Amino acid sequence: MKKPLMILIAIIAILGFGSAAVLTTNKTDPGHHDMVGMQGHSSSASATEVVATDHVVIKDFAYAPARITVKKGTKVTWTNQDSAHHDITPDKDGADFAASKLLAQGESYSFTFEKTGVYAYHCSPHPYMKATVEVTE
Ligand SMILES: [Cu+2]
Repeated sequence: MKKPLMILIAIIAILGFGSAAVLTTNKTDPGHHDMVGMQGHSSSASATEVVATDHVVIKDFAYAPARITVKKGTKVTWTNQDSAHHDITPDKDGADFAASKLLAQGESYSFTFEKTGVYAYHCSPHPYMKATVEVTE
């Protein structure tokens, strides 16, 4: 008899606190609150998703998937499906990850990753096109 009553009181307390918090948030700055919520949603949907694949498609001025993970020694291939020319330019160029030439529509570029690490790259004509390759043991 005592325990269920305690739980009921706890639930009422949580519900009461929750609705009070929502009311406060809405009163203070509903616009800002909505924006924060949207940003959080979009980043968890696609931007942070790491896909295990060795093939990246370049389409609509974006690398897809933007974040991939492969095992050490894997050959990763990029294929440009856009009519615009794109390339794969490592943020830090070097032997661990070499840049491609500009790829025309239908052209591919492959690179074999021999060292573990997170390799960030972008497209040199369109620096806002960004992606990463994660190489694991
Ligand atoms: Cu590009």
